[in-house]
Amino acid sequence: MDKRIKLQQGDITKLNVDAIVNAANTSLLGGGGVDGAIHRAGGKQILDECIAIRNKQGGCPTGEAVITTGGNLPAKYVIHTVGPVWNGGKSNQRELLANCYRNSLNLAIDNHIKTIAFPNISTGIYHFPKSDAAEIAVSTVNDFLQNNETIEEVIFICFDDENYKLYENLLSTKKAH
Ligand code: AR6
Repeated sequence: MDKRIKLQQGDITKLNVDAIVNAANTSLLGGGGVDGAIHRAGGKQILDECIAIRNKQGGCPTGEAVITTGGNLPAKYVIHTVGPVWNGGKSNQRELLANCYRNSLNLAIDNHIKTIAFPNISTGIYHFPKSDAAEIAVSTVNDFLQNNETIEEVIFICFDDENYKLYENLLSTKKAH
């Protein structure tokens, strides 16, 4: 396991990192869950930039990512990615979830971001099974970091106990290298 991967429990809107990732929807207009929390804490500037992106490219497809300012958040940027809605694993949902992590990290690199925090994308309102989602998140990020030297820290921030325990297991059982 790459040593740059860290685990925390809590509220992503409080983190003082270069970028936090938002589990958004294709409209980019906000919603419930972590998306609602980020827009509430970050303020109008984030929504204004989301609307500008939406006007330009018509929202954000599932698995893709876009970037805005962090507004009033401690984080400098918010990377908005759209996780898949779980419907039994059909239509490439696992690959789409992996794409969220990869595309967010690529956007981070393009924007010279060195520290980034991910929520547990798709595991709330979108009902992706938490255990599967955690494995995909950890293995995708770990694989990505093997070919990257510019990212300094990737935090998985878990809100609920179940996710926290799943990540704790995955991160402690894999060997460090
Ligand atoms: N900090 C960190 N994680 C959080 C926070 C927080 N403040 N609040 C919730 N979580 P969800 P999704 C966790 O439902 O499943 C929105 O309406 C939560 O415990 O936020 O990808 C969007 O607009 C869960 O583990 O996102 C979309 O329509 C994780 O964040 C839809 O929900 C993701 O849960 C996206 O659904």
